[in-house]
Amino acid sequence: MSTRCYVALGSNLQQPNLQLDFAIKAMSGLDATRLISQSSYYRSRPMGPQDQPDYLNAVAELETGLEAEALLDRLQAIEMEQGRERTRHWGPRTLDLDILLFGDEVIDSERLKVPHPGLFQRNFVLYPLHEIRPGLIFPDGQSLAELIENCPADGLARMESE
Ligand code: A4P
Ligand code: MG
Repeated sequence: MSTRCYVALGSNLQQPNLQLDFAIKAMSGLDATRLISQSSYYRSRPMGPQDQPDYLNAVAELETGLEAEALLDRLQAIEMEQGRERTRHWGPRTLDLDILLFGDEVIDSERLKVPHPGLFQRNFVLYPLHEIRPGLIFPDGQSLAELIENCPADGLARMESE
């Protein structure tokens, strides 16, 4: 059985566009997993501490035969490969990969919360998701289109080419 899932990508260190290119390629190559689509890359102002560079954000849509926790393991391995160090909360990072949605599963374990709790208020997640899947309905019945209407695109710029 395979599951449609969405992963948020973020980077603000060490050539973010190359970090995202690398992550897309690495996710496409995961076992039992296929890349269905990817959004453009978006430049965004940092959420949290302001004394850090702007971010580049994107969303990828995957089809995977992995379980959610196994996918998280693989994504964390990709982050580590890119030299990700966990320093301060909301601080700068070479690569952050968050599972936004995993089918319509609702997961609330120590390691994994799905839908990702930040998803609903972050424009740098909602806009790229809307670009690839405008008709998306969340597990709780909320529609992405409605969330977008109430979420200003302040500080967000879609890049022409990735
Ligand atoms: N975890 C729980 N649920 C999930 C999930 N759905 N997907 C756990 C992935 N991981 C999940 O993450 C900490 C732990 O979250 C993991 O060990 C995993 O078990 P982390 O990436 O190591 O640490 P963090 O940076 O403190 O947290 P997090 O949640 O990744 O940070 P955020 O909230 O994503 O914020 N500004 C802009 N413009 N764009 C950004 O992308 N990102 C951040 C990071 C701050 N400001 C930003 C951006
Ligand atoms: Mg993360």
